[in-house]
Amino acid sequence: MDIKWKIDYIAVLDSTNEWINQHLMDGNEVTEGYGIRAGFQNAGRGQRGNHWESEKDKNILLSFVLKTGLPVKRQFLISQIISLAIAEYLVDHDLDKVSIKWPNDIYVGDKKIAGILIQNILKGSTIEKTIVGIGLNINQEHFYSDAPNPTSLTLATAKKYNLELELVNLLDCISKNYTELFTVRKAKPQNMYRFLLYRLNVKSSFMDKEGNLFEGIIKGVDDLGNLEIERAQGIEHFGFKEIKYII
Ligand code: BT5
Repeated sequence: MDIKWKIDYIAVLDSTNEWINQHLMDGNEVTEGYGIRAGFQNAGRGQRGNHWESEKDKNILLSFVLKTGLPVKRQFLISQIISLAIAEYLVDHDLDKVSIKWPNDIYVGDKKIAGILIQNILKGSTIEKTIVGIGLNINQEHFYSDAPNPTSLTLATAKKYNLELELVNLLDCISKNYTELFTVRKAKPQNMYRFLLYRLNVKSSFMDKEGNLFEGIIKGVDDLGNLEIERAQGIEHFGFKEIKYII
């Protein structure tokens, strides 16, 4: 399934995800692969009202539309595919220690280089459209927000990058990984995602939603996208808002 990309550039806007959301709400029809790249966002968004920092014209700030037609209960597959594509893009740039911090942050060592914001538009029990937002730090060298552990491609490699070229490279990785969703080898992305999980098989500290601290070992992710953590009492499954890492 090749994606026919049509990515427009807008120098300044509030948020690329919001821009596309509004474009759709205004009744515009878009094809799969339609997207917006911004030079600067006045109100770049993370999950649950978090802010996304990005210096003007330094990084990839991108949102685009996918039309997977997947059942809602398989929605985590989209996060998986996009996470894998970004990880592959970074490995292609000779970075080692690339991992995916569940559910969808991309890390280099213990630092965050990219975040993903996914918004699904549903029709019954099917995902009709998905707005995929990606913030990928490329040329930024200094971070000024309260982001605890940001890094960028340039900080990791001491090189500067052409953003247009990097966008093409990233979109290639996304197309390639996206095809996996529609092939018979459906287990591959799931296995790759598990293999790349940050702190897989390493004893780590977590906080549950009641604020209790505990230790456990990440073992993988189930079909619904819950994190599997081994504790003394066995494997427990945690949903997106049910757990925090203590790094
Ligand atoms: C994410 O949220 O990581 C998803 C970020 C998605 C941003 C893209 S940019 C294009 C598109 N349009 C948008 O408006 N958004 C998407 P979350 O897991 O909630 O992480 C947000 C947290 O990461 C913040 O609260 C900071 O602690 C940290 N952070 C902010 N900016 C960062 C940066 N540039 N690099 C690393 N960490 C950052």
